[in-house]
Amino acid sequence: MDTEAEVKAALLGVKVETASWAYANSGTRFKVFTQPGVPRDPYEKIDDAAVVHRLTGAAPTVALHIPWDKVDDYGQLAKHARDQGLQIGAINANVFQDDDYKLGSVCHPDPAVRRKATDHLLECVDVMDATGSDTLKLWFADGTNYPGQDSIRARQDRLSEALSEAYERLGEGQRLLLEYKLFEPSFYTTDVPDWGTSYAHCLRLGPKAQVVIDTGHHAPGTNIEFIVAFLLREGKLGGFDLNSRFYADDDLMVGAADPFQLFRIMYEIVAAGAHRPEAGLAFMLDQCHNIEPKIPAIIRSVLTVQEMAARAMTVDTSALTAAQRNGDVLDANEIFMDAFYSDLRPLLAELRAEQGFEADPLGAYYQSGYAEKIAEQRVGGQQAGWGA
Ligand code: LRH
Ligand code: MN
Ligand code: MN
Repeated sequence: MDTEAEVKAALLGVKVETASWAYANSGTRFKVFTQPGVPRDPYEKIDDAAVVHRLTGAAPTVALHIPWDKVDDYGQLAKHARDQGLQIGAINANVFQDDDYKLGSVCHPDPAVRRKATDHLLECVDVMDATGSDTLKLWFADGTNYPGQDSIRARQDRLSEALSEAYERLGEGQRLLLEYKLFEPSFYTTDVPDWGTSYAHCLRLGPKAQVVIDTGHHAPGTNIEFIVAFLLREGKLGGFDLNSRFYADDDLMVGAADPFQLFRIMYEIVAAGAHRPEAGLAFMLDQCHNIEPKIPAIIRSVLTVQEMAARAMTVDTSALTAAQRNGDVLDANEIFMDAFYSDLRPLLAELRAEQGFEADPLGAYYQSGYAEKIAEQRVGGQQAGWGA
């Protein structure tokens, strides 16, 4: 992008989806730490998401996790969101917390458990219908811990069957995103361990099925931007669960561990033109704020995504292409790094102010008194269900 105006216009199209569970209490498997003022129900999670959007202007959707966000009337919940300028984003199916799922959900050896899990996926599409969500997001904790425990092949057949049933249930304008994860909770095999497995299933399902990349779900050293470039080329990348990691699935704030990686990912997206809203890429935050205050951490994360998108948009692509064509390795790398090192926070602050949002959303949050208000009003906040 050549001019500042072009970068600003493009940035307006980059929206970040926050996750309902990130507003709730969370922890590790050793301890869940409670924080003052956390939401007591899904309605209050939406209230917090609305605050993030009001301040940043960049987080207009919120993802739900079912049944963590179970309510009697999903239409009412969606209206509560709309009344505050939000839409419901992806519906995430939780088929990992019942005792029945000890050996898996849709890949479980017992057909009755598979039926229960698949029915939950269908129920999640009902929630999509009721809330106006267009995305069903599937992650399965399925796998095995010991060689010989179950048939790797048969589990793939069972997975395929359940996915087909969920896919067939999708309505007009709805899609399914299949998330992969290398390991955890299973430690020997995982039924959807990598992008290739997810891609193969999505390809077989059809055009409404796409891969979702959770940045924390890879082996150390995996080149995620390669996966991004490949899947975009195939039209099979549906979105991201953004977070950062030092070791495994750490769910730390995006860009905290490796902002350069986020920049490299954003560069591939911008290079493919997939930052445009029409491309339909979902930039979701899948983070757990165990020791830091949640709303400010989420605001910071939204800003970080925008900052790295902005930097990626300022790569001098014509100079880069020329250097690449000439085989000028050093020049090409320097052009790339120049964009990474440029601080575009002032440009983003200006853009926000121009749009009537806060130039400094974090400062405005601290000034707003919201944290104090919820700490006083909300007693007995909810646990996300994660890390319990
Ligand atoms: C699994 C995962 C998946 C779940 C979320 C709570 O590790 O990334 O996206 O839905 O965490
Ligand atoms: Mn995830
Ligand atoms: Mn995860």
